[in-house]
This record gives sequence, structure tokens and C-alpha cells, in this order.
Amino acid sequence: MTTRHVSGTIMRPSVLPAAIIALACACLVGATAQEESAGNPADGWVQDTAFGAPKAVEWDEDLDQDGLDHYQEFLAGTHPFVADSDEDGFWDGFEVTRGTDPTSPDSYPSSEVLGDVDCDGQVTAADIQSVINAALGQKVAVPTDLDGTGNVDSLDIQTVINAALLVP
Ligand SMILES: [Ca+2]
Ligand SMILES: [Ca+2]
Ligand SMILES: [Ca+2]
Ligand SMILES: [Ca+2]
Repeated sequence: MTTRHVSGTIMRPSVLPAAIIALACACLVGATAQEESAGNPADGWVQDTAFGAPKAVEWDEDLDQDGLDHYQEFLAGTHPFVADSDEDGFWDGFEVTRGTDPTSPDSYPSSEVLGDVDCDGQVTAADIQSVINAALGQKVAVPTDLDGTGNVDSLDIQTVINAALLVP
């Protein structure tokens, strides 16, 4: 983005509005050029991959709240309005953070530790909170039905608490 400096000169009032407009235009042109240089694709991306209807695109928005904004979703090949594009139980942003493929259900984070839902190698308060949130009906980035009963309930919460307390 081109930066223009206005320095040292006291401009006459009649000149000032034109200078402000020129500076504003330069900023707008600069923003467009910056987006293009970052590889900003056509707005048709969202139109083609989502609902088929034209939609204004804000590339820094994360409408599905999966941790990736629209531009990051474009780069990752994930769905901008679906948090878990490959339906493997882990949100797109979480998979990117953990280094797995968010477009393949065969690639997902894993842990040998029961109750380690965020797969960071240990069972912590964050794991407990994720299971509680899921039990309360909130969508979370990781699978939380630890006993595979089809719903997240008090047993899942107890399991992760026990694991955090190192209770066998
Ligand atoms: Ca997103
Ligand atoms: Ca997504
Ligand atoms: Ca996923
Ligand atoms: Ca995956």
C-alpha cells in the first residue's frame, strides 16, 4: 500500500478538501492493491462453494466460528460456512492448528490419553470445559462423546475429570 505524506506545507483552505479526497482515494486504491497482492480471489469463491447466491465477502470474517477466516478457509480448501468441513468431529481451524488435513476425514488429531479431547498430550481444565460446553449444547471444536453413547452427558464429564485427577 502506497503511503503519501503531507508535510511541512500549510495549505490554503480551498486546497485542503481536494487534498483530503486525493489522500482518501489513494488509501482506497492502496487497500485494493494490497488485497490483490495477497492473492485475494474473486468474490465468486463464496458464491461457487456455498449457496450459489451472490454474497458480499469480508475476507477477515469467520462466520462459522471455526477459527479460520474466509481467506484462510479459501487457502485451506475448507467450507466458509461449515465449521467441520470433512465431518471428522474436529473443526477446520483446530485441524489446521494441530497440523492435520481439514478436508480429509481420514486425517485428524489423536491422543493416546483418555479424556485428552484437544489432543495436546494431557488432560487439563480446557478438556473438562470442552466436554461441559458440549453437554450444555454448545458446539465445540473437538469430539466430546467420550463413551460413544451418541450424546455428551455427565458420564463424559466425569470421565475427563477423573482423567485430569489421574483417577483410573
Ligand atoms: Ca471460518
Ligand atoms: Ca469452515
Ligand atoms: Ca474436521
Ligand atoms: Ca480431517
